[in-house]
Amino acid sequence: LGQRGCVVWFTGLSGCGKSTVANALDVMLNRQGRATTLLDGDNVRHGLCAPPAVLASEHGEEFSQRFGLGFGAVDREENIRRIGSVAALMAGAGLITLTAFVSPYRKDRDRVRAIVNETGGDDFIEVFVDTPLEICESRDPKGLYKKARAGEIKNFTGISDPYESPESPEIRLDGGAGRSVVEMATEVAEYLKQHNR
Ligand code: GGZ
Repeated sequence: LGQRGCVVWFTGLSGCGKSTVANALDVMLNRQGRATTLLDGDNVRHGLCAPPAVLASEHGEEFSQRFGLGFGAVDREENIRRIGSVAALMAGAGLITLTAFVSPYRKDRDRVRAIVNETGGDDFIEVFVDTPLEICESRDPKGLYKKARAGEIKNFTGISDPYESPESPEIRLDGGAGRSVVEMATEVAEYLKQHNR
């Protein structure tokens, strides 16, 4: 078998570039023949952590209220808990597991770190995609910042909800420095190589 699995946990504001860099890294690692998997909002927030409205028609009102997840602090905590435990299982199966979630709360990320690292070495690699809010907001690919500013979306990270920056991430990518996606993905790939991942 190849190298042991690990979790590469991208965190940062909406629009910071975490999903884009994670996707580029995924392709890069696959080209090197590495087995990877990628979890991000686009797949997880429709299935494992679907919102109440999606669950309601098939599972009923009580079920959707209990298990559907939105963006309040407790919902985000449960979102990250579910993703973290799935990521730990996938890493345990030998995959380089890339995740890209806002994951704004330090304690939630640190809990995942503890669970992932429980089984051995330093398997949790936190990648902080540190892009200034003004840049994220100017990109606004889905128009969410605009809606948040208008009060149409509540609890929006960076606008009306907190983001707690990692204090000592394994990797910090400066998303406001004009670096290309490939450059940033390469930096993470180099880190993995240097740490025998
Ligand atoms: C933050 C939100 C919100 C609120 C919807 N706050 O740019 P996107 O669209 O694709 O990424 C954001 C995504 C955040 O979901 P996560 O599962 O990563 O969040 S967390 O880790 O905090 O649980 C954004 C969109 O969903 N989105 N409402 N209120 N982002």
